[in-house]
Amino acid sequence: MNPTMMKTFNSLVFLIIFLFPFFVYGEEFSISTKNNLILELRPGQKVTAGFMDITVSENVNIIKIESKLIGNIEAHSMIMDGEIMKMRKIKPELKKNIEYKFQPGGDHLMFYNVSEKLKKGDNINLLFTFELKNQKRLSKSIQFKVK
Ligand SMILES: [Cu+2]
Repeated sequence: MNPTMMKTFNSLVFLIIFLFPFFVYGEEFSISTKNNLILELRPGQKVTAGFMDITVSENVNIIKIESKLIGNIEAHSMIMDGEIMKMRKIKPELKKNIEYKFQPGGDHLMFYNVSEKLKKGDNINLLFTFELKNQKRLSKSIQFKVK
């Protein structure tokens, strides 16, 4: 390589190394939510449910939900098997620009080992981890109200 080519080559390497991360994080992933709520703990209970309407700008799966005040958070589906209500752990598949509802009687959020510090009227942030179709993961904090 002659010096001019070398210079060009170095510039290219520089561009690729420094611009690539922006390209990766530049993915336009946005979330909008409403009706985010967690049901207040009943006396003596440690388990409760929560609901939310969520719309995302990419096809993603919710693979993890975390909070310091809650031991374990799962997404569940619910179906009636005759008289019996059955819940199953799911990794919700959210479709681009289509509202996904966590709602009573359907898919919902389930909270185990909930801290008694969590009182009616409190706001709490849950950290959601999403997996995009290209396997990339993104975490976003979403606020819920205890009702
Ligand atoms: Cu459940």
